[in-house]
Amino acid sequence: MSIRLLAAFCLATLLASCKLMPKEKEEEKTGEDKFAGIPNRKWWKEAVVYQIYPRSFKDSDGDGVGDLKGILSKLDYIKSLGVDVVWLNPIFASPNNDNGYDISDYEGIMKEFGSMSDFDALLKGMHARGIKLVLDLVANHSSDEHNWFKQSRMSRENPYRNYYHWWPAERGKPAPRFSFFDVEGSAWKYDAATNAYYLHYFGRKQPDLNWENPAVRNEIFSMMNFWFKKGVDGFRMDVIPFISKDTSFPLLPAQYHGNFVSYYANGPHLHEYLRDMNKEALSKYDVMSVAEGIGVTPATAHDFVDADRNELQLLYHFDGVGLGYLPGQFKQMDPKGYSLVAFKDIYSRWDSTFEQKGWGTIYLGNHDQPRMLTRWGNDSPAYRVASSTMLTTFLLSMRATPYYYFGDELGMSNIRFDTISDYRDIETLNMYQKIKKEGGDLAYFLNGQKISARDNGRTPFQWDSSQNAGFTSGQPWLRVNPNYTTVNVAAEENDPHSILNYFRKMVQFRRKNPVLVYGTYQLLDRDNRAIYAYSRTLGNEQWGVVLNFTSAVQYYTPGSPFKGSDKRFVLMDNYGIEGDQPGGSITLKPYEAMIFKVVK
Ligand code: TEU
Repeated sequence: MSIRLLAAFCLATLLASCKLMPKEKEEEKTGEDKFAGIPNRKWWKEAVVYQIYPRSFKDSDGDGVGDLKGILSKLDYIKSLGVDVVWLNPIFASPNNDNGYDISDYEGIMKEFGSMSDFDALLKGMHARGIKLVLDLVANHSSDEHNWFKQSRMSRENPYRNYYHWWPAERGKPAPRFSFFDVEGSAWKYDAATNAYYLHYFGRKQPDLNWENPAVRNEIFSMMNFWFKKGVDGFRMDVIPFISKDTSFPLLPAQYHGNFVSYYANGPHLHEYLRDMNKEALSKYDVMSVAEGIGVTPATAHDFVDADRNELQLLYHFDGVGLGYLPGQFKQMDPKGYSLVAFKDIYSRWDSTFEQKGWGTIYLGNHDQPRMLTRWGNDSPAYRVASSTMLTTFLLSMRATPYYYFGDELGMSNIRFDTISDYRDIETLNMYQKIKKEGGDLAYFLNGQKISARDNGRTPFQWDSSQNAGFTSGQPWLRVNPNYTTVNVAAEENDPHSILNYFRKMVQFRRKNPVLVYGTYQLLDRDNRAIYAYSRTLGNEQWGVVLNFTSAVQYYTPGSPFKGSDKRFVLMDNYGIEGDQPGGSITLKPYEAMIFKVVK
């Protein structure tokens, strides 16, 4: 190369980099700048949380059960989603009566999931990719195979006796308490060894810990510190509102008959214990805490999450996922479906709950729920993509930290088992036994479970179209949804219009636009039974979100604060519409979701 040519080449390179550099920098800055100056910013308010059910994500050793090495092998996939935080369901040592929600050693790893060094490698791998890790704190109860309980049941004098709630049988039968997972429905189980009953709000193998005993609280706080010292970034707290109990176990006042949850969630010393937990563990680290807010109402929520309470930071309510069930214990959905107006009211009420203080969360599915697509959208082939992406638009455009359940980014749907032998979940299996004993209608029950059973949301993750969806080389612990041949990561990866790529796009979109995170929310056109519309406003920025919740074409003319005649600029749309659009009525295709701003 001649000197002249070389010089020209260098100049050209320099110019190109001059041209590129500032632009790139400018773009970077714009994203950050938009957030600058916003008061009370916190990373956990801006985060998108991705929930992984480890048992079903990826099996590395062919035993049919997902494991930590499996997750480790898929960290680049998780990173590619753009999520900030991963919440793992319990990974601690457990006999798995309730898939890890029955812990036998809080500082050990479940054998099927791997070892502590696998855990350390996983945490390191996540942090290296800028992803935070949140674990599940299951501290209302342990497993009956925990050493504490083994000791506790040995004798009334054992030093661990008061780690649990015992009722001596010579005092007669204790006042009734309801159990979620008991074939008899009773939360008291007689134990002959010491002639006493122990309390278990959940399964018989899940005895409730006695938080009234300071030794128990210290054990839990020191266990939390053990994980924080390892670098864990927070805890999701299983049924945490239930930890404090009136240990005189009185007869329940009439207002709680048939409404045990609200009684369980209002224990006398609950907030004292949460403040202690904050002082002894949470406050020492920059970590997040989220209460599974069962039994929590807008009126009681602030006590858990307001900054000046020094307790927790977030909670997730049960109002949304409770919608559309018939009364009764066996989780039968109303065949008429759910009312969109009621749905809007719930999410609007929870938004306004945290308008001035505190911060909300939002989710439409998790390991205790049927699949989001089946429950709130439409999983028929014609509407799978549109309704999944519409629901994703909703979750990622509300003012609350979104909890996104693994597999929803693919549009995984309910498996709808035909027989009881396909189920693995303690909840379904026990309800079945209970109904059988009581001579109830088992066919009706099983039919209902096709929609509501928890196993619908727990089937193995669908990686590709190979055997068992690429989840395991062995026999999967729970059947794989047969739709894996078309609904899987590999198929969606390279399709620009896939549910997966839409999720990624929405995550980036939220990240770059503080109006979606911090902007105020206003419900529009409340009584519209087909469309959920709202505005999000931050400073001069005012955006409209319009979601068609039906399989029919809908027409919508934006009302105040937007004017129907205003020209619109479409920022995001799950049918790919973008840019300038004329004013007037919007025609929304089935399950169309649109985010727009008005062109001045
Ligand atoms: O769930 C809390 C709870 O109360 C559940 O019974 C929930 O209402 C039910 O699953 C809905 O069908 C937590 C965990 O998320 C769940 O997986 C555990 O089984 C339960 O606690 C016991 O630890």
